Amino acid sequence: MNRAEKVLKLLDKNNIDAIYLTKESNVNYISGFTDEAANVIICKSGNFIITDGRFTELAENVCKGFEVVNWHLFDRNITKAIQSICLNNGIKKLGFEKSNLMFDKYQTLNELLGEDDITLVPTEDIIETLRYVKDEIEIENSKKACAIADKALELLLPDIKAGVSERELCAKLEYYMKINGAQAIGFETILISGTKTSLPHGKPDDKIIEKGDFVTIDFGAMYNGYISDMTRTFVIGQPSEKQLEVYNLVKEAQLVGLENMKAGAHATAPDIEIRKIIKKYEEFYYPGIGHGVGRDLHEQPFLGNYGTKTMEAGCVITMEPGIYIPGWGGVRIEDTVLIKEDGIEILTNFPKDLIIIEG
Ligand SMILES: [Mn+2]
Repeated sequence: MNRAEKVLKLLDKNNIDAIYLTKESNVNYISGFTDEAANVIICKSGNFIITDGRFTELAENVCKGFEVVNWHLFDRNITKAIQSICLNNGIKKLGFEKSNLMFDKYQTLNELLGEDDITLVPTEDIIETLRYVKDEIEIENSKKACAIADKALELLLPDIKAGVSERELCAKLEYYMKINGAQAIGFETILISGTKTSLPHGKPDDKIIEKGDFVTIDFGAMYNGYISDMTRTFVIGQPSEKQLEVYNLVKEAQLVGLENMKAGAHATAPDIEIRKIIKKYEEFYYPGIGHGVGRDLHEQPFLGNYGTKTMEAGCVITMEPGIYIPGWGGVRIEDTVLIKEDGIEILTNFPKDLIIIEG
């Protein structure tokens, strides 16, 4: 069964005739489209990719089993293109992604379709449910994205030193990813140093890296639409006792987190064990310790004390505990991990022992 056929089964379950997809990662997952600015409609009588003249040739080439609809040919009004597809295919109940349709678009669509007694039905996570477990091709893409990131960080090592700015180092890392095959960076790189490392998602700026700093690098590559996610923390010059203590605790916590990732384990399981390890610093621990990663940087399952899902073979998930002490600094160590039937495979392989960079 191909992906669009799987969607048809879910339409029945949701009591809708068709689904209108607007979320880029879902559109591309279902259709094979590789750019931005396309929407999809799936129904029993056909699959439609709705785009404009900039992308129609691409869509014809890559969206197998999809009819390409150029909405510019409908008075440059995408709503009219959608209306036409509904009328031609007997669609009376059209599902849409309720977390991904702007209010004004919804209003316009609702008004026009209403004239033909077509109802818009809000849906949630239909495609995301299919994306939860990755197939072999998706996993290969994730592995490649992880390998590119490993290589880029290795190349960056000689550049990490006192005297360079966070921005300069960040630019080099992103360059290394691209010359090693990344189609893009996976997300905005977090490359921060010194006391700023207490910000779990701090941004690089013109701060100069200095002796005594922690340097936290959280980054990823994108390959064929799939993102890798890895974090490593370095220290410039000999670490203080407390730096060593916090680093080693996080390293141990990350190991324990990995040990508690497996098919059948609940998303809350690693957090429970990690808290036992970092007890002394629990008030500085951030409970979001992992997330699925694929076409989107943050997907289900979310690992932490608020997790609701169960890990399954074929899930690609991060493990990234950290300790963040305001005004002092922080440490995070993160890997991207594939859940398998019989264990896990860590896809990011850069070493995790504290790397001390002679300042
Ligand atoms: Mn992450």
